Amino acid sequence: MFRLRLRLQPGTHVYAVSRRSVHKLASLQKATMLPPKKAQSLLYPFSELEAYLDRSVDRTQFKLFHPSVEDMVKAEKLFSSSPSHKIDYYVSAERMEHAPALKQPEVCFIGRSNVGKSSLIKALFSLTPEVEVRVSKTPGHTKKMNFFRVGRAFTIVDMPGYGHRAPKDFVDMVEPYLFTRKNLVRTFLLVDGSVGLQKADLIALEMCEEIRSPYVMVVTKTDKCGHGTLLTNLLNLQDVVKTQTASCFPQPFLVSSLQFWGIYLLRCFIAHVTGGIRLTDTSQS
Ligand SMILES: Nc1nc2c(ncn2[C@@H]2O[C@H](COP(=O)(O)OP(=O)(O)OP(=O)(O)O)[C@@H](O)[C@H]2O)c(=O)[nH]1
Ligand SMILES: [Mg+2]
Repeated sequence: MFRLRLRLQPGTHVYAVSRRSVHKLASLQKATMLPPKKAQSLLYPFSELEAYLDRSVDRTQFKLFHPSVEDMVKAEKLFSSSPSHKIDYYVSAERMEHAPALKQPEVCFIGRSNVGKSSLIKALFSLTPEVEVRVSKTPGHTKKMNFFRVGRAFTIVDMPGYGHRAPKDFVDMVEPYLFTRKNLVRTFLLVDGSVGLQKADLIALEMCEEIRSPYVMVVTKTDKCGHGTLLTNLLNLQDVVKTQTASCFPQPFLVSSLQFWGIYLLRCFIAHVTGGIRLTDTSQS
């Protein structure tokens, strides 16, 4: 049972939610005023798919990280800029030698070109729209490692993709970073939910396993295909994670940067793994 349902006030529904207004929902309070089903798909996109799953499928893996709305509110604060907590683009680096020496915990986003890395970071920073994150329809757009500082709490790094212009960018830049960056606490490996795991994704997954530091799968563009395709791709991914990985967090995060699905949950997870917030329920992973 989702805890959120208990917290929703009956009669406080916002009925007309266009794509634009979903994007503009800056505060979690507003999101939780949506009808329960809409709020759930915004906060916990997996809940939308659950009804389509066969009873025999074990759902626990999909809900390991299930924070309270209060935890998400704490994370929202971290993703909001203030004079004492500045969120900004810091620097770009073409080579590992040019990467800034930073002490705070770092998380990075990797994945095939065009999978939606920059769009996801832009969505994470939607509370501070002045932070410019460049997105493009053309694969291979991000050509450098772009560092964004979230106050003194943590750094988020947007990476060039693999698949297009790879292996050059990836091998020269991203691999050395992943293998040597000391303050890297999590790598987020993005996979396009509308097409599922590709050969290049499996190679990246193998590399993450070789590095042996914790990483997390993020399923992007979940708005782009039907429930059937998404579930098939998701279950296939789960199977690979279960059988072929040791360092991967068992729960994949489902997101749509376009519809804003799963962004609150991911913000909370990042705030949690970087030590930026303490979860109310300490039994959470
Ligand atoms: N439908 C849909 N499209 C998305 C989503 N996220 C990103 N896109 C689109 O996918 C394209 C690529 O997005 P980017 O965020 O630039 O992808 P990237 O992974 O940073 O690509 P590179 O920098 O080239 O490696 C753009 O046209 C985005 O609008 C999403 O959640 N849903
Ligand atoms: Mg990019």
